[in-house]
Amino acid sequence: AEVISPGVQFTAARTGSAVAPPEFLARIEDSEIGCGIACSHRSDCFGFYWLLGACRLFDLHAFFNLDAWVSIGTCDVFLREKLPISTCQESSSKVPCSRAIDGVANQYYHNLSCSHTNLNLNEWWEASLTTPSLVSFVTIYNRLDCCGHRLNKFDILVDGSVCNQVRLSAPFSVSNFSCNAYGSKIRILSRSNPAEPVTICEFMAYKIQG
Ligand SMILES: [Ca+2]
Repeated sequence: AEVISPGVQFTAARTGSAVAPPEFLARIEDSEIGCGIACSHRSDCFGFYWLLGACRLFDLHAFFNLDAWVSIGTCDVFLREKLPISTCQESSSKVPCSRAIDGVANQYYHNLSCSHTNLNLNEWWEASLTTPSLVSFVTIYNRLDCCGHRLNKFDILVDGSVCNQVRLSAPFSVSNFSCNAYGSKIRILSRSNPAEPVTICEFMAYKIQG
């Protein structure tokens, strides 16, 4: 059960559901497709449902407590489709690269859920997808306890080709970065000079169907 809309891929988690998760945002959209696009533009949107012209976006917590789902009318509940990541690598390891894909988005390094390379020019972190795919954009959770500026300058590469050159003037906390390249290896390559380590607290990749 999959619904493809222009620019977005979502999976129908519940079809014809009598209950739906509480939303964090409701907005007017004239179609399910428009609702999906609205969700895809927000890193905090985990899924959506659309009913009688109202598009309702919900976050990850919607699935932590199914008892909190509300009766709103029969609707289809869609979830954003994440690309499965099988393994990771990094240019050097102060701590394991896998902390960036452990499913925990905690952004405090000392909580042991952020990756960390050593300190050299051009350090990198890389995810391997289980199967090659169009990588439309990636979501990065940056370190928050300090040092967010270390990810101000980096390139995103898919199978060795640069798909985005990120050059920020201020650190981000959580952000989506577009890519639009096909492949299976997604690399975050530091372009900081002087050198900075690469630390990623959580990494996700998403496919968008054309
Ligand atoms: Ca993590």
